Amino acid sequence: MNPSSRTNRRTSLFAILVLSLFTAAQAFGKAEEEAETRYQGAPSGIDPTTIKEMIDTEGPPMTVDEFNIAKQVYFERCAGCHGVLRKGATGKPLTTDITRARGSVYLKTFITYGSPAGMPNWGSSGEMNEAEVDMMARYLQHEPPTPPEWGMAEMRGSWKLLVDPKDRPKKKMNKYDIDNLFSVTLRDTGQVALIDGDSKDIINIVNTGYAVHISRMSASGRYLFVVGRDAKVNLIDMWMEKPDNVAEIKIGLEARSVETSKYKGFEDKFAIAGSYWPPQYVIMDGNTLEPKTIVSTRGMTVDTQDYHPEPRVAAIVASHEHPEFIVNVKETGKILLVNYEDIDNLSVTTIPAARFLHDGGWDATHRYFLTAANQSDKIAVVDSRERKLTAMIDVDKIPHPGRGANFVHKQYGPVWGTSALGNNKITLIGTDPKGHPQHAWKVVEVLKGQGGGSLFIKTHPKSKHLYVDTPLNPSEKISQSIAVFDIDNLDKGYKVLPIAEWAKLGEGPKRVVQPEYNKAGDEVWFSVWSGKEQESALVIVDDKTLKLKKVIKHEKLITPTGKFNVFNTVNDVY
Ligand code: DHE
Repeated sequence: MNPSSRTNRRTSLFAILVLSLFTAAQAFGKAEEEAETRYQGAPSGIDPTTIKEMIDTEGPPMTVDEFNIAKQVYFERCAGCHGVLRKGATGKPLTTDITRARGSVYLKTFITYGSPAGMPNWGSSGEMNEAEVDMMARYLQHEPPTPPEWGMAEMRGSWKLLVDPKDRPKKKMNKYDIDNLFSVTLRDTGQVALIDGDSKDIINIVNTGYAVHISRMSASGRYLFVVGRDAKVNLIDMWMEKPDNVAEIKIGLEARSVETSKYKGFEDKFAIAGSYWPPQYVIMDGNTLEPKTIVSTRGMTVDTQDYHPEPRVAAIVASHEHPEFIVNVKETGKILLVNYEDIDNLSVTTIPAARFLHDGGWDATHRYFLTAANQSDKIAVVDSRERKLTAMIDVDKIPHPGRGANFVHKQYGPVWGTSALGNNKITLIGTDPKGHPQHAWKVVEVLKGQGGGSLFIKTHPKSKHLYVDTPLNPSEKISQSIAVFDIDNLDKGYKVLPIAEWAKLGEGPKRVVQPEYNKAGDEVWFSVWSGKEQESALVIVDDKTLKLKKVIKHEKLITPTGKFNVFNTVNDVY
């Protein structure tokens, strides 16, 4: 793909989100539902030109050009929900046995007008014209073209050891308090900004993968791992005078997660990255990213026990109880405990949970992993010590915790909380089976926040506040502000902090996303996420007074989203 079409894809990635979020004349509930669908259905990182066309005789006639355009549209607009192989995820399955039986007229109506279940109205919204709708309806009646696999040869071919470990610094060569550095995702430029949490200065802008997604730290806090949606993993050495890339690898065609080994004796030894395509995870050397072992996640679903060809790897966390990675497999609904003690004779414990596993985090003791099965509206709890499922808890529509938030509730003891995409509820779950057995693994309280479209909530052991974002809410007033609860007075409701207003930016969606504390736990950072061509900012709030402390603006701070404080990420503080 040439650079300009890649740039166009990036621009369209944002445009699609923005367009969809602010489609006028939508009833509130419908607009909220659409925002969720578009969020799950963001463009795929797979380059459609790498996939061969497969026009077959059983589908309606199409030219090669039409097929190629439709393929591109499918990967940009449909694959996120319906899956690369159209087996269905957030969206319904669209395999040819179904689409051919439904026929062109039915499919065209569906694509034009959408559905109450959240399928966008691509035609009547004007985003696709009649000819495009017709082309997509025909395309769906041909077998889905399969993207290429990505095995050891491809991984090794893409692996670049930019600075050999023996040529790296022997001690920290800079004066930064590394523990208080932040890695900030600059989503649409494919970079991260490394920001000194003390001075608030940008130390370096490091090139990473396309539509970069998350950062994780090695157990020692020296190495930063960044994963892009194009499945590129970058390894950044924080000991360099100016921290920068020392290795990179492409672990697939599309990915979202990366993590490092944290168990005693294995600190900094291994890294793992999971991909959406091909559906697999790879264990790598933690100092070089050299790929060691690749494991496919294709297999049977947890409930109907049908074969699924495309079970994507969602969240991965490192166990503190065993030398294990905990790997969420979305479409099969299974949680894998991948033991890295002997990676040549890998042992994997498979825990049945529910579809479709997405994100999650630890309870305050770091023994229990709580994770969202978002289309089942459940939170699964895994006991990482006993290596088994502890509970499946029913919650309301589409929980989305990020890593969640832990605090001690006055009445119910230690709790972990999640907000939701589908409603304004913040659900608190008891997490202390020893001290508060009557509340453990039960929903003990549901708080009412500003609205649906929430992605992340956050608190800190030293804080008395719980922050809840709502970046996907259709109301600008809500998407551009934050709700903050006083943990000791939850019944008093929330205060609203007008974060985007404080940033004093010009035009743009200015969605306020992902609270992240500094190391001391006395300030909270928010991204004000605008378009690629518009000004964005980071806003820092004093956690005690809830007053504005600092706005960080910079011409290179383009589309900031996730922020990862080194100390909190290493130590799983949230
Ligand atoms: Fe994320 C975490 C997947 C869209 C920002 N996101 C995660 C995780 C997964 C995931 C599986 C957990 C990783 C882990 O813990 O190992 N995200 C996806 C998607 O599939 C989805 C819905 C659509 C897509 O096509 O990518 C998606 N995510 C987004 C965004 O649009 C966000 C808001 C902006 C961005 O930068 O892309 C976004 N996701 C984040 C962030 C985290 C995350 C900031 C980590 C939160 C944390 O506190 O750990």
